[in-house]
Amino acid sequence: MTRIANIVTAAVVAITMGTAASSIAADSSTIVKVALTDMSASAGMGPMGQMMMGPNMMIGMMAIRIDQETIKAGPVKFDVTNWSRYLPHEMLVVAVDNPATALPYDYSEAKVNEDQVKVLGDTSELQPNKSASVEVTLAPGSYLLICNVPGHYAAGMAVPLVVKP
Ligand SMILES: [Cu+2]
Repeated sequence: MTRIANIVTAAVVAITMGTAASSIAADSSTIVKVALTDMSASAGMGPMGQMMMGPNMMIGMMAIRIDQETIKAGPVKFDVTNWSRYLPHEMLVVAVDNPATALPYDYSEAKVNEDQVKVLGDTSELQPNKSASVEVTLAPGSYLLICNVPGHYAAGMAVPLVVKP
């Protein structure tokens, strides 16, 4: 039973990602597809699972994946899906000076200190297999998309996004 469920999940992921890629090629509106994932989402299969194979499999347990890393300035719609089967995730859009610099971190809460960063948008927590959209207008610059559920940023849930003029 579990095995069949895994296969179905992987197929849905493949179909969704494929559709996202082709719809972006077809029109130029800025829609960014965001996948919030962890080990339970990939189960070692499908396009997300392949990225987690190998000796580091157990290290990169959580991730945020986006279908484009560079976009044009202006209105942006993030279509965010939590692919986890068990864990809530969320997505925050954070403006940064340098995406390589670690964000201010509150160790007692195991979270990025949201009062000390520029949060431009937020899905709030998404339960497993739920989706949400966030619309923001982004100026040229550097941004990070992060999940700030306790422990998740430290576990790898941050991805840079570049906005060009
Ligand atoms: Cu998360």
